[in-house]
Amino acid sequence: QQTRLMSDSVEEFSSVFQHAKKVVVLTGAGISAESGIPTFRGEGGLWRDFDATELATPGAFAANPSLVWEFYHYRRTIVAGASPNAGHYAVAALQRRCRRLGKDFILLTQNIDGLHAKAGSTDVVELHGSLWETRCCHCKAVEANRNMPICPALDGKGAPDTVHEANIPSMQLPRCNKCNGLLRPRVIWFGECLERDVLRRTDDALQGCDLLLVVGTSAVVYPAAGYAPLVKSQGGVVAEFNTEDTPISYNCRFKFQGPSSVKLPTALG
Ligand code: BJW
Ligand code: ZN
Repeated sequence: QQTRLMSDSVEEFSSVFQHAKKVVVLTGAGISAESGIPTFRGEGGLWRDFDATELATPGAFAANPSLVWEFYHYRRTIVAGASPNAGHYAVAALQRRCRRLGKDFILLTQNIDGLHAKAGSTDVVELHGSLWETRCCHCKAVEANRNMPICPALDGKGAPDTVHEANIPSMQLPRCNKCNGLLRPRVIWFGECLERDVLRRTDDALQGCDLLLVVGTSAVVYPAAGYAPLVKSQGGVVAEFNTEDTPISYNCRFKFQGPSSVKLPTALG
């Protein structure tokens, strides 16, 4: 019933934007799909025989750090060769436009690929961390790391179309240069809390947000899945950009259905 109330009118959306004072954009894997980066759910969500979300857990890393590092090495390889698409650029342009118009603007992303920054967005809140940083399991030190491969033993590993596991001994996996502890990607896995600073910046962003754009996320993973209902309950407007419907679609006043590389530039034009 409610979906009929959703609008895809660019004129109506422009008028809501004109009056908005605090604009927040929340993105998910779908915005990077057209840059060639596989999403988690649906088509492309499998790596070997694993559902990508099975590997994104502390338990998977504890049980088989070599396998999980192969998975992240594969993703680092893909992302290293990827470029932002028109959707990322439209979001970056929106930030500049908001700045010119004196509106608050905050970009929250669930993606760890860094493509928003590459497209020119600044102060991006990376809810789930970054592919390009590591954290030491022992001393907890966080370091930027863009080495490809991140350690010699991962060279040529991580192919998605094999069942052969590399079984790299722990001492040959990425190690901390301070304490030699095992490194892990600095990302947020299921069951882990988002970082305190990230939660604070997110709370600040959502407080008084009167226009939320939700782009390319299946909206099933919390806490991000709760942001659209929250903004709506505060009286704000939610606009969804997705090729499909999602559980938050019914919270949305606007639905721009289709690839975000086309729909974002059109709506934000
Ligand atoms: C296009 C497109 C195109 C395609 N154009 N669109 C409350 C209720 C129930 C459970 C929980 C709850 N609170 C917490 C939980 C537990 C859990 C959770 O949410 N579970 C649910 C699955 C039920 N959450 C957590 O554990 C979080 N931690 C937390 O809340 O701590 C406190 C706590 C802990 C435990 C219990 C209670 C509280 C942490 C979540 C961490 C998620 N981590 C991952 C991996 C990150 C690292 C990595 O990338 O490897 O994050 S999992 C994975 O899912 C990744 C993504 O960021 C995230 C969301 O996926 P996303 O971006 O939505 O991608 P897809 O693939 O799902 O969707 C793509 C969409 O794009 C689709 O809709 C397509 O249609 C669309 N699309 N092409 C536009 N061209
Ligand atoms: Zn260390």
